[in-house]
Amino acid sequence: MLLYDAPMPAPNPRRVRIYLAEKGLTVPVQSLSIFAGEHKAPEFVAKYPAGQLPVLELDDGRMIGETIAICRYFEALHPEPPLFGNNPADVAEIEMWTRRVELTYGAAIRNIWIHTHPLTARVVKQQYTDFGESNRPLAHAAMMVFDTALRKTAFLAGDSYTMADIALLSTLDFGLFIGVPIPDEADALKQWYERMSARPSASA
Ligand SMILES: N[C@@H](CCC(=O)N[C@@H](CS)C(=O)NCC(=O)O)C(=O)O
Repeated sequence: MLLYDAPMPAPNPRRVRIYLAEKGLTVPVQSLSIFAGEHKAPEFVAKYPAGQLPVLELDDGRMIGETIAICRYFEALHPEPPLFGNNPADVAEIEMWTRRVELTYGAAIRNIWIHTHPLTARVVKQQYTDFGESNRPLAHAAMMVFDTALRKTAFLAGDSYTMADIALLSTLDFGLFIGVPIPDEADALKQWYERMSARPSASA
C-alpha cells in the first residue's frame, strides 16, 4: 500500500498521520505538495480523479479516499486500541461527534479558508468574502458546543481518546492557522486542546 500525504497545514492528511501515530502503525508514504499543485498533476488525477489528499492506494490498486474511510480501513486491520469504539453505543457516539466536527465546525472553517484567505485567493475562481465572513459565528458556535461537551467528559466522545478528538484537533489547528481563535470563554475546549497537543501523536 501507499499513503499519499501532504504536509502541514493540510488538516485532512494530518488526521491520518495522527491516527497512525496513535495506533503505532507505519505505512509507506508519498508526500505531495498541494501548494505546487502535485495533487492535480495529470498522472495523479488519472489515478485518483478526486485529486484530493489523503488517499490510500491498496495493493490491488484501489484508491481509498476520505480520511475517515482510510482510518476505518486501518481500524478493521488493527482494532486495538479502538479509536472508533468497540460497542454499539460508543461507535455511534464517536461517529456523532466526528460528523459534527466535519459538518459544522469543519464546514465553517473550510468556507472561511476558501472565501476569505489570501492564500486561496490565488486558486479559487471567485471568493465570496461576505459569505466566508458569515461563517465565523458558525465556527464560534460549533466550538462552544464542543466546549459544553468537554465540560462533562475528558474527551470529545466520552472517557477515552478517539477519532473524534483527532478530527477536532486537526481542524482546530487549521482554524488557528487561518486566524480563527478558540473563544476565550471556551475554558474546557482550551484545556482539552492543551492536553491533545501534548500527546506525541500531535506532532505527526
Ligand atoms: N473529505 C475529504 C477532504 C479532503 C481534502 O479536502 N483535502 C485537502 C487537503 S486538507 C485537499 O486535497 N485540498 C485540495 C483540493 O481540494 O483541491 C477527506 O476527509 O479526506
